Amino acid sequence: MECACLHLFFSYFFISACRNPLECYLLELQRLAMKLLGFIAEALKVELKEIEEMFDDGFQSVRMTNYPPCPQPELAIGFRPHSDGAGITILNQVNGVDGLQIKKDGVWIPMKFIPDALVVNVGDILEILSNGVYKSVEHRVTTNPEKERISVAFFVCPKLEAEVGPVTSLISPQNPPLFRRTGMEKYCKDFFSRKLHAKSFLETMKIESTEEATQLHGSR
Ligand SMILES: O=C(O)CCC(=O)C(=O)O
Repeated sequence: MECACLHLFFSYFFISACRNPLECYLLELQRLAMKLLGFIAEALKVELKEIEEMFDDGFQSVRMTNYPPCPQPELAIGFRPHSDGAGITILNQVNGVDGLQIKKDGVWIPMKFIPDALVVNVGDILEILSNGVYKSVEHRVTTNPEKERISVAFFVCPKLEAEVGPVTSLISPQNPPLFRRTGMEKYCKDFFSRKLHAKSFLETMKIESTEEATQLHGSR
């Protein structure tokens, strides 16, 4: 009896939390994102709370893209080259049609679709907070002459009240900050006021000189 009550109790919460499949899917992605960020904190040897504080109750967005078949794929691009402004992006290539390419050492490399797998892209904020240890990935999408392509990208970002900048414990006189600090709200405004183009926004966040780095490091 007790067990049935508990079951009903949890079912109620499960059902109300999963009012529709999209909401349920996004909740699961959010959980996955926090797990991935935990592994990233471990790899960076920084305290989990330094990352969690930024991303807990974070700002998230979803972009669903439909790429119709294109009779002349050599003349059109599906999605122009860019890096994501997010911390990480979890990408679902919903109908399994290839097209995603990443740039490595100046060369575009096609990403083979792997069934039942999600793609995780490193975004600009992860490059900033890791002080350049993780590099955000420049990517683009090509068009397909016969098949339509559908993707759902889930962008995981810090909360709007957070500061975006290299994690403090990673910075030292031997490892000066490579990027400026800014509020997440301003970061978003600046990011969205520019045209998506390669990694051009991240360039604007870079510290230009050792003097500037020393000044910023000294002022903390
Ligand atoms: O459609 C894709 O595979 C990638 C989409 C993308 O890069 C984006 O939404 O920023």
